[in-house]
Amino acid sequence: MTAQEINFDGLIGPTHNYAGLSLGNVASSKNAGGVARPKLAALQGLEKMRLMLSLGLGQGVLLPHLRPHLPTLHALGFRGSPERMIADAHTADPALLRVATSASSMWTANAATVSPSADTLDGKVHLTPANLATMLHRSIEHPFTEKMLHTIFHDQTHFSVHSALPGGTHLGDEGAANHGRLSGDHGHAGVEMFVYSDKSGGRYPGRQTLRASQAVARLHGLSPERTVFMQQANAAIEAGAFHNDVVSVTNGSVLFAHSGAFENQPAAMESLRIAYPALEVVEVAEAVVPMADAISSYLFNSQLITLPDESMILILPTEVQQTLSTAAYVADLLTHNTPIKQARYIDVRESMKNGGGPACLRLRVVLTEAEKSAVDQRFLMDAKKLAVLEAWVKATYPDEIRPDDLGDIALHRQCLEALDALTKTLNLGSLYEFQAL
Ligand code: SUG
Repeated sequence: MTAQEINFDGLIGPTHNYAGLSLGNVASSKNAGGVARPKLAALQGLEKMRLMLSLGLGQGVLLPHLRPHLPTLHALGFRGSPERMIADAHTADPALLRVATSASSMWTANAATVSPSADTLDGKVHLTPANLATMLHRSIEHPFTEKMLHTIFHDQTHFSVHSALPGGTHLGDEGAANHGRLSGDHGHAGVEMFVYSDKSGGRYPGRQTLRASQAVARLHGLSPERTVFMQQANAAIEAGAFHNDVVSVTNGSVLFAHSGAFENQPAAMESLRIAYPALEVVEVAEAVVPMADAISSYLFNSQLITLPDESMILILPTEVQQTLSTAAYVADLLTHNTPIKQARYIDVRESMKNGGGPACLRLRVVLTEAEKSAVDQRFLMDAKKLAVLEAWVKATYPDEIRPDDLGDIALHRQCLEALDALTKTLNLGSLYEFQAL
């Protein structure tokens, strides 16, 4: 069965800001309090989608969530009009308001885990929204993500959309950022790789529990012989690799990874090779690219893509080009005999400053032709729709946001108007809660 990869990117929302909310995410902490540029951020995201289309790939979008998230403020005891709730939260607990205002849903690699139909027992595409329990600002994403996935993948003959896992941090799940897949061709049954952490103590938390990964594999009906659980290296998390996709990425038969990505890496590679004998590991040694450079440049948070001619291309953030060790590594890699034949650099700097590279901004969904036709087409992009979205961003987004702006009621109104205009632009009806009032 032939199938293609469609990347669903998160449209970067109008409240994009640097609030320093993610412990263990070095870029988020480093840039806390800085001036963010939501309009520029969203335009950079659209440009990436345009590049993917130009390379012959399918492209979809997931919508920004409404922020500040009034249901969270309400659940925490704030009452009255939206204006009152926001003003009171800003006075009582500004940090809480920052949590409720994050545009973090842009990083759709954390929206869900997706298993293509070739891998699952019932032959459907399975999707489980991630509970994102470890970070408070992200733990409020899954209800709207689930609603959106139900809308996009509504056809139950092809798709099975689960609920996020229960159990809070006991079953912390961060979605596709800790999940990879190896397969000769997207349409063939693959081996799914779940990467978990059992880290306790230290400076930074692990976010993905083994039990959560096991539960997702069970829910998706994956064959145990073609499912591998691998442990994230504690040292990588301590160095700032809060998700495994900061230090490794898979595509086709290739695993591109730093040599310090996994706990006991030689044994981990062996278990992967037993499950998937055709595995091609492109491993980068510490002496060639130090872990600190891998994390600051996001070398491995690139999108590794199979082009229509079957060769592979790396879509890398410009930070890789600006880091000596990684720029030299990529130039050298292209002279070697690996399936990776090309590299392209893109500017997603606004997202990078919050720890989100090209791969964080997309959720990979492998679909057959029939499945692709069953997807809600309003969420699939072409050049024309991207141009319309570009005009929408330019017309409705704030140019700059400082942390102090987050209590500003005018910003809230601007966001409501922007999202309302978005649903009209894409003809989506009343998808947001505030539109049902
Ligand atoms: O969860 N940053 C996100 C970045 C997610 C990156 N995703 C992947 N690696 N797939 C996070 O840490 C920062 C928000 C702030 O500090 O304002 C933030 O949530």
